[in-house]
Amino acid sequence: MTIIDRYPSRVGAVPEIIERHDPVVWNAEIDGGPLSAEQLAHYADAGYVIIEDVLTSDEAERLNAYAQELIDAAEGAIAVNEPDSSQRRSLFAVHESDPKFSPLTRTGLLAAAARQILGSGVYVHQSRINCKRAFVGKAFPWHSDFETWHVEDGMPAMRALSCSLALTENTAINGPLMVIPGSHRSYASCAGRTPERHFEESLRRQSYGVPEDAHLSAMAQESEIVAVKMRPGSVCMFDCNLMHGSPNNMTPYDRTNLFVVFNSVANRLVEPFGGTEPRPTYLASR
Ligand code: 6CS
Ligand code: FE
Repeated sequence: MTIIDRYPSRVGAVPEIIERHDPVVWNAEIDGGPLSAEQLAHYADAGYVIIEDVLTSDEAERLNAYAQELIDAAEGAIAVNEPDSSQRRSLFAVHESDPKFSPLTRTGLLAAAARQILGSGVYVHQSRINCKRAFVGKAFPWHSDFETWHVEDGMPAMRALSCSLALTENTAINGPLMVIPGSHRSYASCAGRTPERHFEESLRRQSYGVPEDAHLSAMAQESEIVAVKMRPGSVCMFDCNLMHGSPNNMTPYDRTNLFVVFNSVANRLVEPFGGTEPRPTYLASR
């Protein structure tokens, strides 16, 4: 069976903006979810919503101390370093067995809100702690997560979302998540072809799947870029195709976030659309 690629990218064609073919909120009728009608409307319109105080500041700070221990002790491919450095950048797959992070990702408010938005059951596609440490934490260039998950993991439709839970304060200056509101409604098809095992490089410094400056300018012209500020314990939920990135952390203030990606059970991964081998399951659960 051949599956039609509705979101071609990195297939050697000229980069272009394609229209989104999928809904953003998949079942606005769903009752009994944790998000209010206003929150759902903001998510649909802007492509993200901030949920305050999912954990208390104390809980988040304790979890952060624990996360730092995990990160320092971690070994193997799930632990990723900053570009050209031996400083830690990310720790993947914390949802699988960790006694503190696993329950957070499987049950409770985050999964319920994800089910509400995606209109179906969900599972964790990817989880990671990004510890953007004071002075040394480096940027993530502009990208759509969906572009990577489609090309490198074979995610068919835009029916997934990310939760970024602040474990430390996220301010305007300590390397916060920056988003282009409304950008989730169009898809920036990118240039190039993905090399095999690209993830070994991209998780430290992404260079394929990065949109053209002109496309970013056009998106940012329609609505101003927002730096997502959060207290420890608050969460930003954002659409899988929202254009986002984050700058270096050149401040003395650490910025650590837990990322959990939920995908719809109706949107299971197929063969990667970019023609490479599927990425390992610690990056893309199958
Ligand atoms: O590789 C991933 O799944 C995620 N990480 C990066 C650096 N870009 C795409 C996506 O957000
Ligand atoms: Fe991302």
